[in-house]
Amino acid sequence: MNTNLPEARRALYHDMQALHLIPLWESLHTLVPRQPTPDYEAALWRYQDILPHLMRAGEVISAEEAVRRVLVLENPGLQGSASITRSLYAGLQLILPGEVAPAHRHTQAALRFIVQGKGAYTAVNGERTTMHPGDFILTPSWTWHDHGNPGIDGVSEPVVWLDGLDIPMTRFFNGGFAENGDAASQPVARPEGHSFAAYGHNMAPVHQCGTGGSSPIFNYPYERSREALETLRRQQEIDAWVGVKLRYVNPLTGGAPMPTIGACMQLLPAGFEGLPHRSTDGTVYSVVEGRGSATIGGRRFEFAPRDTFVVPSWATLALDALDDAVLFSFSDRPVLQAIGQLREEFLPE
Ligand code: GTQ
Repeated sequence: MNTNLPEARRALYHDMQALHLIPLWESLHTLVPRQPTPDYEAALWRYQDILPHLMRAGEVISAEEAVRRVLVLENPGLQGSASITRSLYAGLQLILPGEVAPAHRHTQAALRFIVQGKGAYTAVNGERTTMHPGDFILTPSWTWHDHGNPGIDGVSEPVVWLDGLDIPMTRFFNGGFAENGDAASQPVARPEGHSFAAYGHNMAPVHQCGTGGSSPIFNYPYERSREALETLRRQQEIDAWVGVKLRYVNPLTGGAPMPTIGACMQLLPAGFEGLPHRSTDGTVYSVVEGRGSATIGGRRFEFAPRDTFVVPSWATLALDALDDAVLFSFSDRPVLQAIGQLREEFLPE
């Protein structure tokens, strides 16, 4: 062995550089950490801080010109990435009365979680669905989709929703394709409510044999999820970590609604003081009802309705509720499950 080791190592590293070779032993412990070490942070976006900027965006650009008028919630630890976690994107989209966000499709899968207002719709593969606050809407990979706000029942108001997409994951795999539609709004092929009637009642068309990758239900109405949580909170013990929590399912498989994104809705009764838990799926939360706090890796964030917060992979989360609180959440859980990397821990204190 060489007697002047540090010098000999430096010389070796230097001489290898031109061949694009690097020594593993200098970075092994960071490449293969003992536990997840996310390079992004816990963060909370207060809706009351965002809304004025979103409305200003409504003055400086039309939905049609912007294609999608969205303020991206970029993780403070991932500047320049337009990502909220390493694998997921989130943004708040505004559509004003009379506007149309033109039809397109892309391999990136999207969800919409309706935050405020009524009178807008999303059309997915020829079927429109009217958006109501708290509704969970899917636009699976490669489905045509456009949004519009014609108003409803004489109501004409701005509509805002949270977009969740697997944009960073798609970028990682270099699997992204996109196309624009021929017309701003895609032709209506089926009446509203068709998919929900066919798949939304624990039944499916008798000749439906395939399961597909994504749920055939593309609007999970808040009315139904809220009612389920309310019934369960009266009938069952409240889980000490998550309150009453349900996951959205693809009714044909029992699995996640889309291959890359899973979603849940939970109710925390007023006065709830949740125990800490953690999991390897970095998760985005949208507050539907109630005020409370999320303590994430020891940092406390107070939340109010319509706020969004993000919990990094393997950071502990403890939830407290002042009022009855309802939280929607989404993450890359189905992917971690598929590759055997989902871990969860429910801690005693
Ligand atoms: O509505 O299709 O926030 O394509 C980002 C990309 C929304 C959408 C986003 C998109 C969309």
